[in-house]
Amino acid sequence: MKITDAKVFVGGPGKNYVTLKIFTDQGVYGLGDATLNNRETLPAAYLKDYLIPCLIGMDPRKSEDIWQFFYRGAYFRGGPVAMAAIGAIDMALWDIKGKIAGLPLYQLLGGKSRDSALLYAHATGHDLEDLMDSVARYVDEGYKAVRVQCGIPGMPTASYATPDGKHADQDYITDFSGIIPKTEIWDTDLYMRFMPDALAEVRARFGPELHILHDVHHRLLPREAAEFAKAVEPVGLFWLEDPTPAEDQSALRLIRQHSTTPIAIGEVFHSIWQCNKLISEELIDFIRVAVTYAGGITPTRRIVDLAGMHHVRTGFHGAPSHSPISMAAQAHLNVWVPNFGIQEYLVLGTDACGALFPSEHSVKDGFSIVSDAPGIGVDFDEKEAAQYSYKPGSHPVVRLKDGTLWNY
Ligand code: GCO
Ligand code: MG
Repeated sequence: MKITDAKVFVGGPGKNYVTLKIFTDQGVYGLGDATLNNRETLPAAYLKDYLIPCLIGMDPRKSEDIWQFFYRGAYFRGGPVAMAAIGAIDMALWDIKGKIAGLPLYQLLGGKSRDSALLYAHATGHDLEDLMDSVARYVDEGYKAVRVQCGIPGMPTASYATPDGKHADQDYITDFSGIIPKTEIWDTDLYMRFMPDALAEVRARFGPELHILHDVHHRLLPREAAEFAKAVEPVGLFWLEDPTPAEDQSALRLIRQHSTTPIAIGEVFHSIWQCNKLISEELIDFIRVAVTYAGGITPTRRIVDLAGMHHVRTGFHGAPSHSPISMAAQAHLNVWVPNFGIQEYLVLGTDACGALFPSEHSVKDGFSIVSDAPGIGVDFDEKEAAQYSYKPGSHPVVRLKDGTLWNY
């Protein structure tokens, strides 16, 4: 069996999805997602210029060797661009493997450990009342877990995930007016004074059973993060995400020494080596990698097995920038992985993507139900795709009140 061709498409409804389609000499094709939010043309170029020319003629069944070839075989290895590109190839090869075997991906991984996988939705509000409405909306839809983000009174611009006039199911991350980023202003003191009480009010309003999550989005220093994690202990968070940037990973010890609030990190990681210390020293409770940037199903499986040895559960990244292909690959992993925690959910099954990426995967009462179609179980309609093209967009940048550049 041989790979005969591979094509890359960039675009989608309100998104720049990077979709890879690998063709074989036996008529079976595989699909992968290489979307790297706001840097989408780069994995597309990495695929077209460097990987696809080598891929033609390879045996698609040798997914392990192909992964090693592209990862280990590059002298300058790794990085989010290369790993998203390799990740798309790996997904497509597992998709082909499943189609040849006539089995859904979860069966190739080891079969179902659970019938369906717990999801969390994104609730946001400009203020607390607005936030309560947003949470109530998801609770009414049957969600058992909700990530809670709120505008901070007195903060000069809307803070992370609380844009003007938008709600969580819209793409609040990317500004498609161009490449030059807008600026948000961050004030740690205001956040530290407001957010623990706001989270406590959400708990008081919705009772003990709702799983409440919160994303700090790398905004705190380690000492502040420790203080925050301690302050929110009475809320009983499901997790506190990215309390501080995970570049200086030893800093995470400070949070552990002061609090038992569960910590989730890893959405920007693109290698098992970035996960290794946090997992093996048991400094986190949830690993947040995405199957795209982590380099596909092959390395993600190794990361989750490492995590399983250290009581760390999964909570794969699922921001709206992931296409239904990688979300579906994660849905398969989620029903298999023994140390599953939760899945972030904003895309899978929504109408906007349905025509471009037809699939039978579904969501019911806040759980994802994986389809039994062979492979990843998502198709790609090339005719639909013809109407979309790349649109330049950017993340905001963050500055402190005095102008100092801060962590987005
Ligand atoms: C999350 C993330 C996202 C990121 C986005 C950046 O937890 O979902 O923090 O909201 O901001 O993926 O591209
Ligand atoms: Mg996050």
